[in-house]
Amino acid sequence: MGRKKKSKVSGDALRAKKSWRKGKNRRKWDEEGTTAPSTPMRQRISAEAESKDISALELEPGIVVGVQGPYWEVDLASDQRLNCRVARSVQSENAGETLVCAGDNVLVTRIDELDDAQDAGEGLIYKVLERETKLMRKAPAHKGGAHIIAANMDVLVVFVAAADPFYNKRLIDRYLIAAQQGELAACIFVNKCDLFDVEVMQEDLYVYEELGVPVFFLSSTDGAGVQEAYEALADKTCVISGPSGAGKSTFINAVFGLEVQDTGEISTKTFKGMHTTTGARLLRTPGGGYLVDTPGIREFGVWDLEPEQVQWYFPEIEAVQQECKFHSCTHVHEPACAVQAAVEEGRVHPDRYQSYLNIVQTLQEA
Ligand SMILES: Nc1nc2c(ncn2[C@@H]2O[C@H](COP(=O)(O)OP(=O)(O)OP(=O)(O)O)[C@@H](O)[C@H]2O)c(=O)[nH]1
Ligand SMILES: [Mg+2]
Ligand SMILES: [Zn+2]
Repeated sequence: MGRKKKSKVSGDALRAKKSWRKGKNRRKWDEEGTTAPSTPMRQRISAEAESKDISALELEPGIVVGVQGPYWEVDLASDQRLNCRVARSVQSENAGETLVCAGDNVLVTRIDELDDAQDAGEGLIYKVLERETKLMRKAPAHKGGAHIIAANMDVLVVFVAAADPFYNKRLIDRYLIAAQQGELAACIFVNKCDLFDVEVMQEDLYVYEELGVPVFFLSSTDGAGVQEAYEALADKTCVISGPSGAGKSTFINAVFGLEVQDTGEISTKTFKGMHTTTGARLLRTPGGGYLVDTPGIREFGVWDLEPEQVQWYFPEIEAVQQECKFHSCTHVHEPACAVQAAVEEGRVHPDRYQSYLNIVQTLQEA
């Protein structure tokens, strides 16, 4: 699927855009016997925000491409950029979720007109449209709730490293659950292949190929495999997520042939990254898609899942669980469990089963 989503906004948005073009809102003022306000646009907008009446505003559809200080950066369909704050009366079609995130389709109003001296004008976000897909994780313990890393993407690239930091299959499996929950296709990029034996890793990660999740081996610093991995993403919109220091930003720079994203050293004490990237950012690819660089994650907790639902997200477990003797089998300790038998016979990979057990246990303890 191409990056159609930029203009693929709800009918609501298109109507808003149309009425803006026709100057319908201005006519309305005239009909009501008032003239279009001569006060600065900023004052008019804040007055209307107070009245919570967004129907009278000139709304334009845009896509959130990143965050810069207090502003969300929004690209408009006209290819202009607005630095936006969120209006007090903002409406969201995503109840209970992060209000705004990278990749969101939003409706905005301009506050300042662009002038030649500025790269971007200023605006306000009035509406966040329904997310078609999302990469969502459990927010870190102190924050609570769900954290949406990016919205409206086609593909999740689970981005890990051959070393510094060494990949963790438990983490990969939690990402693959999130991809299914958020309706994203998934693939795995193993970076820093200059640091470890690729054949060993190919064997270690073969189970994902069998499950239909493509695995790419690359080195962003020496360029090996980078082009191939990038071409697999073609014109898609892809969110790249993984541990800090795995080389996500270095990969993006290698793809663009430019220093578009800052990169950071690995800690000499922990061999982990230093959390160099601090906000998700959409970068337009020549193929018409987007690559989304995101901050490295420390942990990736699954969100919105009951222990008995975990099996649904392990297709190879789901495929055999009907043969368990007990209908409510948790596949942990029950006798005559078809899943445990499949693990013993090699039909379910023991690493995947281990991930299943870990996740069920974590959810039971929560
Ligand atoms: N040996 C080797 N080092 C790499 C490779 N790719 C990246 N690095 C190094 O790994 C370090 C971290 O790279 P970043 O691109 O900043 O990692 P990141 O995943 O963006 O990290 P965060 O932004 O903190 O999430 C840098 O010192 C890179 O030079 C690679 O393929 N091989
Ligand atoms: Mg980074
Ligand atoms: Zn069972």
